[in-house]
Order: sequence, then structure tokens, then C-alpha cells
Amino acid sequence: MSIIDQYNNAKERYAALGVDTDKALEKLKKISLSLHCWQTDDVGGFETPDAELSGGGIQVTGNYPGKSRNLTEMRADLDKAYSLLPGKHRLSLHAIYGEFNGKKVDRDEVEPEHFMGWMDWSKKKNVKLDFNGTFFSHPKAASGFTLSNPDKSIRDFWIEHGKRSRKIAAAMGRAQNDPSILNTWIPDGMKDLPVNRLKYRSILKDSLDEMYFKDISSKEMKDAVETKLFGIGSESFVVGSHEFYMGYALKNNKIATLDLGHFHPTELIADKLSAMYLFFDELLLHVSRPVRWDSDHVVILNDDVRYLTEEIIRCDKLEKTHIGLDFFDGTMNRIGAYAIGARSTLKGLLLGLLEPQQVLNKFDEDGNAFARLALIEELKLMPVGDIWNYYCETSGVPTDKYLIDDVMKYENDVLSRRV
Ligand code: RNT
Ligand code: ZN
Repeated sequence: MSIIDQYNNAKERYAALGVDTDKALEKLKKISLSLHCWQTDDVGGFETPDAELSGGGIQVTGNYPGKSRNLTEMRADLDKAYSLLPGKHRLSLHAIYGEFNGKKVDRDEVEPEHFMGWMDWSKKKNVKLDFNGTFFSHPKAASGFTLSNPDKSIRDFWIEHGKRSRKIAAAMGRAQNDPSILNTWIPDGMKDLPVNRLKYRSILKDSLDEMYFKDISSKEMKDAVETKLFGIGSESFVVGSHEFYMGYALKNNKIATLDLGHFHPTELIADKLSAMYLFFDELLLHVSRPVRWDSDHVVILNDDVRYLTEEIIRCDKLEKTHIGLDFFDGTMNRIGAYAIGARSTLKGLLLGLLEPQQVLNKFDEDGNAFARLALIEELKLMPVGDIWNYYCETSGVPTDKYLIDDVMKYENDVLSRRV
């Protein structure tokens, strides 16, 4: 049976539940994920001398051959990654990925000009850009404290980096006529018990106030702040905790960033959304997969992702939720990792869009917990794969069946030559 015939069969089965699959795909097509650039090279970047990934317990393991070593290779890899994704998606850059042309440009010296090449690329490829200051992998972050550092000269350095990152994001936003989302994550924290948590948190608050002092139009850029529970080396104390940034973001009209790896293992981000949407106009998500800790494994379609994507749709907040990806794994083909992570997130969104919301809500209202659960279980074995295949096929990207061959061909033709 052809993919179209399979789709039509599936469409009928969903229609029987009151779900319009064509409409679901229309909506899915409009969703742009923000692909994280740092899966191409294990969060290496192109600074001179090379920044070595360190700080705050973010770590990449593995040395699978073929990682991109320069901008040309990185862009080729990104082209390949996007060619495997149905829909039109964004790119989230980190400050260490500027075009520094072999010159040493320190973090307190980065300028929009270092990202002009990316802005040209963005226009040519029609891929909008988001941005991140890089507050790790740097000698001035080695003590474990950046914006909350009691040493004024060090925190001033990072404040300057933050200001410049905002300027770069604003330039991107102007160039693409769409705000660039600037995410700020800092690694600051302590391995062992501090006695004066308040001190660090009040320094961080002051540093952020200074960094965000200048008003920038939300048409150009929007600030987001990423909370975290702990990292390797910051097990006992993270300055920028969830409560800290919830408070800061609400008070200062910033976007809160929720990363799936930044909470207690049994805490569900999905459950937080309906509370946060009531108080925040917009949220940024870092879709990741923690395995026992914030390990940033490649995202797969697990329950955490499904609950999350379903929740966004049940709350009708697709337009208010920026969906970024954040994982890095050096043990496997890195382009394949992008494809799996991004496609699984899209599959989760598709599952959400294919829910018969009216029926489910009715069971909810009637207090029929059994029927609600039974339908949720029934949905799991509905032919979503046939809808997904049709979406891939009509978007001109490989269906799952051809994904492995496609990625392996790129590995043989391109990646394996990088020695
Ligand atoms: C680290 C945060 C942060 C980084 C990226 C590279 O725990 O999740 O988002 O992963 O900025
Ligand atoms: Zn993150």
C-alpha cells in the first residue's frame, strides 16, 4: 500500500475519533524548532585558541569521528540536518561560534560583526537565528562563578559579555525581521555547602539588572533565563535556581527557560507549564534527555517528551512557546543525533495535535477517569506512524525507513573524510 493510501486509512480512523489529521499537519507545519548549533561539534566553538568545554557540569562524552572543525563544515552539517526535518526550523547559536577569522576575540569583545556571516547565511537559507552568551569554557569561569562572582572584575567581564550578547541578538532580530531569543545560562554554583547562599544570589540579581539595564525592543530580541537544579561540580548549590529565575523573570518581564534535564528526576516539566503559562506570556523550552543526571542524551520520543508536547497543545500555547533543543552526544553520528532528536520532538507534537481533545475533555468533565485513561491508552496504538510518513513524504524528507541509509551516506561521503 502506498504512503498516501496508508494515510487515508489512518485519516479515517482518526476522523472516527473526531480528529482532523489534515488540520493537525497544517499546525505541525507551522512549528519551528530552534536547533542547537552545538551538537555539530560537541560544544567546541571556533574561538582562538579553542575553548575547551568545561564548567557547570556540562559534559560531552565520546569521540565519534567526523565532527565539524570549522564554519564551512558546520554549515554543511546543518544543511544536512535540516534536510532531514519536515518543516522550517530555526538555529540557536552560541557566542563561541562567531566568525573570528583566527583572531583572539575575548568574550567581552564579541560584536555583531562576528555574526554577520551567520546573518547572511540565515537570509540565504531562510533559517532564523536565536542566540546564547557563552558563560563557560573560559578561564574566567574556572572558579565556578561568572555573573555571581564576588570578584567585581570577573563579574564585570561577564556582564559585558551579556550586554554584547544582547546586542548581537538584537542585530539578528533586525536582520531577520523577527525577534531573536537570547537565552542566558550560567554555570555558577558550588560542589559543597555554601553558608551564604543569599550573598551569591543577590550578586547575581544585581549583575542581571546591570546586564539588562538597556531597554531593547522585543521586536528585535527577547531575553530568556535558564534555571537549573545542579550540575557535576555544583551539586550542593546552583545560584540560578528555579525559584531564583522564576522570581527574576516575573519581576523583570523575561522569558523563563525550562530544560528537561534541570529538575529533580521525578519532576515533570509538563506539569509546570499550565502553572507558568498563567504568569508568563512566553516560555522557552530546552528539550533534552537526562539519564540519571543532566546528561544531555539525544532526545527520543519518551514519556517526558510526549507529556510535554501534549501539554503545550492542550493548553493551546504553541504560539507562546519557543521550543529549543539542547542535547549533545559525541558517541554517535552527530547529524543522525540531530535527526532523531528533532524528529522525535516533532512526533511528540504530532501526537499532541492528534488528540481528540473534545472527547478527552468530556470524560474529564464527567469525572470518568476510566474512560479518559482508556482513550489515552487507545491513542498510543493509533496509526500515527502513517500520518508521520505522509508528512515526511509530502515535505520531501526521508521517512524513518530511509533515515539510516540517508545519514550513513552522508557519513561515508562527507564525515568519514574529515581526518
Ligand atoms: C546547561 C544548559 C545550557 C547548555 C547550552 C550549551 O546545563 O542546559 O542550555 O546546555 O547553553
Ligand atoms: Zn539547556
